[in-house]
Amino acid sequence: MAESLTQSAEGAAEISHGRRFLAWWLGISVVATPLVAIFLGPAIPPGHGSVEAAGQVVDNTVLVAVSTPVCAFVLVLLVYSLTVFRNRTGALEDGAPIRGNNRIQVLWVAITSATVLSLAAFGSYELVNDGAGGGQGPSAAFTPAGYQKALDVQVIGQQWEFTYRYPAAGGVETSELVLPENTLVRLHVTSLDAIHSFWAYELGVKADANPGVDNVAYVTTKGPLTFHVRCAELCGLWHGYMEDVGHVVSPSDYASWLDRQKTLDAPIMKYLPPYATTYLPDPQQRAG
Ligand SMILES: [Cu+2]
Repeated sequence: MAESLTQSAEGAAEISHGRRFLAWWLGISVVATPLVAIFLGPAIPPGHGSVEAAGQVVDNTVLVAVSTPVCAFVLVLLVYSLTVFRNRTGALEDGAPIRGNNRIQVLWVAITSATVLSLAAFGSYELVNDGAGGGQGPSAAFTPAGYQKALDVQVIGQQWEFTYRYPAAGGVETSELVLPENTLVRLHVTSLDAIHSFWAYELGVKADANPGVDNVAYVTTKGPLTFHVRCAELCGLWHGYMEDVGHVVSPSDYASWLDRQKTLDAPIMKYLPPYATTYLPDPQQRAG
């Protein structure tokens, strides 16, 4: 009789712990999740420099918002356990072993599976919908709408700088990436020596630059922007210095910049190999 009374008292205490924990967790999640979605998510890089970059900010916001209750669960459980279940006697003893709880196990598996599967579905949808390529070689599985009319620009990684070729402007090669605003651009990323990685941070583009490979990535520019380009693959001694600055400019500024580049390049054009989607120049005529 006395034993059954003790057991029911323990059961009631467990339920009360469960309810108190749930109340804390729900309360913190309800307050923190909107705050994270409104203030933290939109502040996560790469910002809104291009349509694709803005899409990444949306994805990051969804991810941090969904992970906020998960994070709150772990932290509330930790703090609750440390404060409520702390061993105050100082005796070297452990709590009663837990032998399983069907309801919690089923809930645990169901909720975590639903969360992970919905995020996988969301990520896949975004990947297909965005169609930015970048890592799938010359013909990406998914392409953005209107990709046929995209402006082609080649990105050539080399130790230790990037140069750029504009096939629509006679294959002129420049040391600076300049793009017109509000334009869908198809970047053909390649390398003429080691493996590099082209990373235009504010544009939200990152694509491997491999010798002999035409790695296509799409980016849709927005308004005028100065963006940073870095190599993101250890490519030799001066990899750390392989960076430069690019610009998104108005169509008229773009046209006049391209004209200036053509004039500057005119004396050396005869030494450049004809434009091709990969760039493996003869060693005697090595460009760049
Ligand atoms: Cu590098």
